[in-house]
Amino acid sequence: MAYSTTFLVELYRRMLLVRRFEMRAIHERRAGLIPGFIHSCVGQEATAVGACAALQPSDVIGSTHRGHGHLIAKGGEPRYMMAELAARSTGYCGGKGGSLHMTDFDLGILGANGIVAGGIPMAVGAALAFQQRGERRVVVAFFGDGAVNEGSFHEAANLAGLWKLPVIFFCENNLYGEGTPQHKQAPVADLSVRAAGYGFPGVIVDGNDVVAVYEATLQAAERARAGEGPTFVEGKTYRHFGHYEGDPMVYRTKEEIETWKQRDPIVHMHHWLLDRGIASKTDFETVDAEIQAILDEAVVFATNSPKPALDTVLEGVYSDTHGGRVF
Ligand SMILES: Cc1ncc(C[n+]2csc(CCOP(=O)(O)OP(=O)(O)O)c2C)c(N)n1
Ligand SMILES: [Mg+2]
Repeated sequence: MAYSTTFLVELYRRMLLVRRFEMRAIHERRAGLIPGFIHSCVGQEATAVGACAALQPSDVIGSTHRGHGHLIAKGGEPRYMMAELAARSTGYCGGKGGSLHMTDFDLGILGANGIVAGGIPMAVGAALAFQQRGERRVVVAFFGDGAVNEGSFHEAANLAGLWKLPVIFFCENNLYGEGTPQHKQAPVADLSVRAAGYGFPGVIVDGNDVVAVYEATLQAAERARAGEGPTFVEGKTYRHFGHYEGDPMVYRTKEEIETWKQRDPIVHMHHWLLDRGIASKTDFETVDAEIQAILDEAVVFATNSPKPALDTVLEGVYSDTHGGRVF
């Protein structure tokens, strides 16, 4: 399929924004601005960006503990994300949620989630709401390879298959659940085969190829919108860094990490765009400078924002204080 230069450069730009956001967050955490954990998605940018590029603004996503890329890919603003990471009142959750709870209903982001597979039933619930209301909206539930072994995945997949709900089960298979390699947690190498038991198709895609991810997700979204039900998309990918920032990473070899770094989705696309004359060195410099400015501004915004006031501590704990928001 032929794509416009604007579209391809935007895919690249989004992936780079995710990468630089993560690198900056890691830096700011070490510098003391950010308390708490960060699970970076460096290396996995193509799954988040490719999948969300196939969605409409009114579609929604459910995310995970490794969710910064999903948020940025769906339009999340780095300044509110950085403020949330820095526990400031201007952040996505008023500074009280941090990395694992960032949410923006206006952008169709149902939220990051600290519970492995916890976002999947919520995403399926949203898909049920769309079906019941007769809306042609689609949900992408992102989750990792580890989540596919949780009961909540299987229960949600069963109902979604039975009721032909407009949901895409997007598995970012990075080969590890914390320090456990996939072959020690599941008896099958291709997790997408599990879709067959729930009556919908499972497809495998190179999760480091953003265009391939886009195409697979678009096909799944069209199927969902047509009322034909879910698809399981398995993107094979890899995280470059540890499970969380500070992970000593004794469970992977340097050689394995190096092999995957050779398949870096951003470097790959950079060369691809350059070799075909789609983007020039100057175009890349412009993108670089623009992203640098966005992140510098985000850090200044977070640094200058106040911490949440003590008397707001109970706000958002119960749903009625949210005003019963409907996405
Ligand atoms: C229900 C539940 N069990 C265990 C954990 C601890 N935990 C956090 S992340 C993680 C690994 C998840 O692996 P995967 O789903 O492959 O996602 P990845 O970290 O590789 O992106 C585990 C076991 C948790 N947060 N929730
Ligand atoms: Mg994993």
